[in-house]
Amino acid sequence: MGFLAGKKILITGVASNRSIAWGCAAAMHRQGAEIALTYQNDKLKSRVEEMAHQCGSDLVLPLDVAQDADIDAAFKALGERWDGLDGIVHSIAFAPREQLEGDYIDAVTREGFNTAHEISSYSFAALAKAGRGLMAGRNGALVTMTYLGSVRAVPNYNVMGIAKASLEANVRYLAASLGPHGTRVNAVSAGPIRTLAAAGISNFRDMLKQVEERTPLRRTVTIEEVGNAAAFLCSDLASGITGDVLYVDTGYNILG
Ligand code: 0WD
Repeated sequence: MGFLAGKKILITGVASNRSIAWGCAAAMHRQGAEIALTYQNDKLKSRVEEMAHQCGSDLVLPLDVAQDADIDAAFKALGERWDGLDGIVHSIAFAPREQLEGDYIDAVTREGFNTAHEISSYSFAALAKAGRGLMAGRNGALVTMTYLGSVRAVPNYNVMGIAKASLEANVRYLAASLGPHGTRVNAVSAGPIRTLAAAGISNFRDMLKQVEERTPLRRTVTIEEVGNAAAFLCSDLASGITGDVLYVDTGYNILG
């Protein structure tokens, strides 16, 4: 029996079979969880339905986190199918492409800053708020995806690094809010992985190459490895861990 047997987990941010969210869904399914997936727009609907099917699920919901009505509708629909919720995986980020190249001070704009923060950080609090009723008293867990650019000035990552710093602070504040209700909140800080979102970052290939040359394990991390860590954090094996950021990056963050 898997270590997530009997758990019901909502996973957001599946856009392709390279998505980190897909690594999470597959890992959690392997560990016995029941899975629900969300898709951002109609273009992704049939692909995400097919991927849910691979996890033995037909629970697939539309969710654009920029829309409050979508968030409310998704949790209402979830509550009609499930008697409660044990986990939420937030694997969503966005900044306009022109924000993610060149010098930060030249690239940043009010609009780019606000969009990056709304979609990449606020949305985590919004999901936590909408889901707290279904999650209360079940020893559940929320997990989000962050990156080292939150604590270091990584070239081209720019405003997304600031949004990730906000997201990590969000993890701590949400952990403090939800802990008394039995819900834990953590982040996985993943090393760079070639996904659709990563393709928007200028010179991403150089980032991968640098990791392969320097990181202790001399290779990049996989979505399976990130998924396994997220599965652990959502499970009762991690019952003493909340408000934390777990690096799953083949050790790159320890380098000077
Ligand atoms: O190297 C990487 N790939 C890393 C990613 C390293 C460390 C962290 N991360 C983070 C990302 O910042 C993000 O928070 O992991 C999370 C997942 O990213 P991913 O798996 O790399 O990227 P992708 O497969 O593109 O999934 C992110 C998805 C979006 O995809 P696109 O590429 O279409 O923007 O987030 C979703 C969307 O499906 N998304 C939204 N979902 C709902 N509402 C929204 C939205 N408004 N905006 C984006």
